Amino acid sequence: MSDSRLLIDLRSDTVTKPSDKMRAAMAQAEVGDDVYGEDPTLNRLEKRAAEIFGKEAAIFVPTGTMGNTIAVKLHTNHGEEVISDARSHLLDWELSMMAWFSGCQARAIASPDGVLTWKQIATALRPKGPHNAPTTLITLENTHNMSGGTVYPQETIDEVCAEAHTRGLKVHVDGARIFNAAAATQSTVARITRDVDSVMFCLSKGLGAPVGSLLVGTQEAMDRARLYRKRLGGGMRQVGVLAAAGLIALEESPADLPADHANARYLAERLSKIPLIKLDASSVKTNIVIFDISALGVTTADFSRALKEKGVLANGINSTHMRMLTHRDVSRQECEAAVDIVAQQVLVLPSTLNRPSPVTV
Ligand code: TLP
Repeated sequence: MSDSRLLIDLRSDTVTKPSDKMRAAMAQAEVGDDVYGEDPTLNRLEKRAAEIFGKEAAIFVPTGTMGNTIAVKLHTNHGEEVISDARSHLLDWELSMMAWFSGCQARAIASPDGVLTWKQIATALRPKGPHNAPTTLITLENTHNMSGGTVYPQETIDEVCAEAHTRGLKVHVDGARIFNAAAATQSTVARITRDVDSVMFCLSKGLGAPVGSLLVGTQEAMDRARLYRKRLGGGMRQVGVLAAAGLIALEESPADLPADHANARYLAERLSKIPLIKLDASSVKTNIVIFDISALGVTTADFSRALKEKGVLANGINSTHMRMLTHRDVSRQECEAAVDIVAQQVLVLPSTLNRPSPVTV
């Protein structure tokens, strides 16, 4: 197939392209040098983000990874422990930044749905003592990417914050997809993160901006965050061109997320009916669908290649599980076409890949 063919891209919600409205706003953005704090469009974006989250301040960062990295640094000292769930983005996908930049050790807690309860956290706390690296920070990921976009119950977050704060511990939320969590629970991002010390959220995922994330918290913490951002090479200049698209994403895109969730649920329901694919469709609450293809007798890398040949892009998260994300650049019709292609591939897969049929082995 030629490169110009129409691909249905379900690899991530990071793949969206800026809308015409975003491109126009970027072209016309009023800008200044943000290292001097003089970019009016960026200043507006940071102010709006803080307002929407009900926190004192926010800072724009180029990536979610940088936002999480700075958050860990803000709340810890070298040689301390950070509690995270074992499959969190912070632990598995951010090149050990917790260790590299903050000198902290991760205490990973396994959790099937990515949701950490206070009961689980309490058993992993490390008190100050001659042998322990003390725990100082808890990170929660909402929605939880590698568990299929699962959403924290509000009472779980509230309890974790209350218990953590009575012990002098901080709570950071990796809210790359916190607006998806709000849409799924018909809540607001301000309520969800009311008691947390900081939250990072991405404009560049479901909200559809081309670049950028924000870290939100107290004024004092965000003032320090500015210095860490500069150290990491994130002191940007006329960044208002990005902030202009970000403002549209922040103000307008959250209302569209329920459509992505409905598409994900549609994908999940149809995928779960395909023989040998394992998936509990009722667990899909947001825009991420993860399904087990181990019974097909092929690896996810083989399966991805086969789907790509037919025009569908989707990756494995390991050798047995595929991940598909819905987003604003994929329609219901494209979701229908994608599942049809998956179903056809499952039927022909053993022959196309020259392997015995998984049904007969
Ligand atoms: N997630 C990406 C990949 O890195 C896996 C994706 O395609 O889902 N927190 C969470 C929960 C994320 O899912 C991601 C990106 C990040 C942080 C980091 O954001 P970026 O990519 O902007 O550094």
